[in-house]
Amino acid sequence: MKILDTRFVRGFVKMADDGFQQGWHERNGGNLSYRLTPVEVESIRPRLNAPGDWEPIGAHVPGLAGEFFLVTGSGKYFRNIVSDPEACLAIIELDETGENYRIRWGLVEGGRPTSELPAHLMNHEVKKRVTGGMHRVIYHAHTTNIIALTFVLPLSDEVFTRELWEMATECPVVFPDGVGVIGWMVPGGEEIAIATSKLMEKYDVVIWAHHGMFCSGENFDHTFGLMHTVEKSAEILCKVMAMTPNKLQTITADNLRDLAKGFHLELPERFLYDKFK
Ligand code: 2HA
Ligand code: ZN
Repeated sequence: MKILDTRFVRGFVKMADDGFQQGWHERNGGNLSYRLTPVEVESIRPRLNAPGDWEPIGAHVPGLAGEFFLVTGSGKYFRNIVSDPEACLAIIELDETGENYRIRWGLVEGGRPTSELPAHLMNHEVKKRVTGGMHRVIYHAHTTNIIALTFVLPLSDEVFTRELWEMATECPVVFPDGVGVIGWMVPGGEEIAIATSKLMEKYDVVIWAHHGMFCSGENFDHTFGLMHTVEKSAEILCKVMAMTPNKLQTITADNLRDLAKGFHLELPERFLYDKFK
């Protein structure tokens, strides 16, 4: 099957363009990766390029040995993915140690996989383990309203989770485990990848202060929908904070407990702290 016609490439390209249309991908901002299924790898194997040289990933991910990923290219613009996917994207293969990758398709005008490859692959390794292989998509975007909130809210998992849950009733249903937050760090390296993947052990959303967000999910719809929901909640909070420092009414901690009962969710009590103590 032609690689560009596969369902997973089409879904990937659509998701990337949806993110661009949202305004989350100025210039070369953001990156996306997808872990192929064994059936998908076999369906495209005859059309892969002859293997090139192994290159270091910049991280150690033995849990992903031998896996194939579709990834955005470093310095490529999300804006251009829909019109020229072969120049903007790559399929990479990992070696048996999980320390090196090689390009097997794409980047036809040259280039390398995303600068955030260590964070993407370390997140994939954690999520593959904790979800029993279910999660396949890792998405990083420069979501305006979440970034704005990282300048005015304390950078704690508890505060961000509670404030975001409180701004729209469906939020606790969409991300019942909450969100993780890390303070400002240099992007692109192993250190920020380690910090992010540690939080991915318990959350599907990790916020990078003054930078953006990482989301993980089973498929393109779930992962995009998660990013979209969190960012929309942040947008509502930004609007409310711009209008007034005091809400006249809100979704209370007890409302959230009732929601948990009604929707058969487990909302950890550490996010339902008493705000007025
Ligand atoms: O420019 O988003 O974090 C790509 C990025 C780096
Ligand atoms: Zn970024």
